Amino acid sequence: MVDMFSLEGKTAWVTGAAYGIGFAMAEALAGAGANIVFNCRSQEHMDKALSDYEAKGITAKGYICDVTDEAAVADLVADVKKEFGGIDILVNNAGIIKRIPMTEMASSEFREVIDIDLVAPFIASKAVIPDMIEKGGGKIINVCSMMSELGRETVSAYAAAKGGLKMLTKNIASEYGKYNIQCNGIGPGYIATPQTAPLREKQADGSRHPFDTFICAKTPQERWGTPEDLMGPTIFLASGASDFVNGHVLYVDGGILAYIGKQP
Ligand code: NAP
Ligand code: GCO
Repeated sequence: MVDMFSLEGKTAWVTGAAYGIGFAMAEALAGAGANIVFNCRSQEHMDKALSDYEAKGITAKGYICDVTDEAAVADLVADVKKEFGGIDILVNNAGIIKRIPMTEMASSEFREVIDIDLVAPFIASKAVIPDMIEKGGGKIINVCSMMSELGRETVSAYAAAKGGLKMLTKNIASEYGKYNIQCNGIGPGYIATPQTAPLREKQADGSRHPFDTFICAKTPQERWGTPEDLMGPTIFLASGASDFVNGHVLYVDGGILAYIGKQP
């Protein structure tokens, strides 16, 4: 039964996996036997990531590639096909957030978030699906969010992108399921990474950030998630164990979406 979770002989591309959630997802996939390919925009992040992967005994292949650059994505996919025989597992993880009240947000800022968080998963998925069809199947995992289901102040672009990403997930599943391609989402709750660091910063008087207190009150497990909490669900969605799971978003949120929240 354990073999159904094995990724031996598979090649996984995790976008934006220099650190944070993507790094943990790549580490999990490597631990299950996959070859790891990742990309990011910054050479500094790349250099540190390669060293961090090596420290964990993972030989990861890194590319400096902006996921919104369709030509660069095509070059990456072609190079991986030459070196590894193609991509079996795509994790659309790269993403940004801008926390700005909508009426103060420039449309260029809104578009930047949509481009990276929604258009790029379209670009990367479109680039890998033909080879997956040729290989007889594949796995696409889109990193969604609580904001695929809920809104909150200042994250209009991000929520629009992540809501759209949930529906893109369902549509890829619908359109390409007949080729044995499973496309699912993973929906992290509030995870302690650089992206959420501003929401957890200690106040000037040393007290907890109000948002930190708020999220722990909204989470039945009364804590922030860690990137490591996503490792098992990632292996599940990337492996044969989920071959009949398609168009689903697996929330890894400690129960936030199930819970009305602790009485103040
Ligand atoms: P993070 O710490 O900010 O890391 C983002 C990663 O994406 C970095 O490696 C970054 O490297 C890369 N990246 C950003 N834009 C890119 C682009 N245009 N092209 C290529 N790489 C790019 O974020 P995180 O917290 O790990 O989040 C990862 C994903 O999970 C995102 O999609 C986020 O929306 C989602 N998520 C996060 C949480 C959370 O609570 N943290 C919860 C739910 C969902 P470079 O800057 O070097 O490119
Ligand atoms: C925010 C946070 C969230 C998390 C995550 C929740 O400002 O509300 O950054 O958006 O990143 O997406 O699932």
